[in-house]
Amino acid sequence: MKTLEAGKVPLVLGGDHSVAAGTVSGVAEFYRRKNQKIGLLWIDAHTDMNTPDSSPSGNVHGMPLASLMGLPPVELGRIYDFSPKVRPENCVLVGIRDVDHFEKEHIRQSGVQVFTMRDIDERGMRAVMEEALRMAGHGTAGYHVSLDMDWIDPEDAPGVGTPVWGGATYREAHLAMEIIADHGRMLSFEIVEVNPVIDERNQTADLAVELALSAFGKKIL
Ligand SMILES: [Mn+2]
Repeated sequence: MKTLEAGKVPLVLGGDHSVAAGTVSGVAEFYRRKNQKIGLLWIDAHTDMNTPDSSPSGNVHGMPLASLMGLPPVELGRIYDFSPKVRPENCVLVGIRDVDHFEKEHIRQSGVQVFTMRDIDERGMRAVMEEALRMAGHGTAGYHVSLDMDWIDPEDAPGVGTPVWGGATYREAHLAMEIIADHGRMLSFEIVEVNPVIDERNQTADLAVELALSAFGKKIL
């Protein structure tokens, strides 16, 4: 909140993706006080829309987006007294490739926008990102970007808790961040799920730093 009040773009490093229940709530509250909405770009292999009842594992890092959209766990959703934190038409998921059975129903009910890995395969990263940013930015002050490192293929990012094959490549990931920087409407940024214990030669953490630099505007030339 202090960073936003200073007119700067917060960078949050995780850790468990459940941190997003706090970061997104805080950013949404800051703009709500100015009578503005925010968008949310959720870049992840998973949809993180489980509830305590639907989750096969019970892991809270699979639930933050559910709480932000007004579903249980209500304890997370109660951070600031409004819900949902982001309008579903401005909540855009990118890179999805692993969804639990009951999560599919939550996605349909909530009305969030989803681009799966198939969309990226068929249409290319550029087309998908342009459309995703347009949706997240429509009628909002801008958007929070929540980047789960398991979005990237385990070949390039092995140090995550729940790796899934078939993710974004090293270059696709940079391109997506570069497009976000070009648009200039990112309000806040977080990178999560880097796990140094299972990382290989710090590869995933190093890539996370590179991607943050690209998202904040570092260019090749
Ligand atoms: Mn996640």
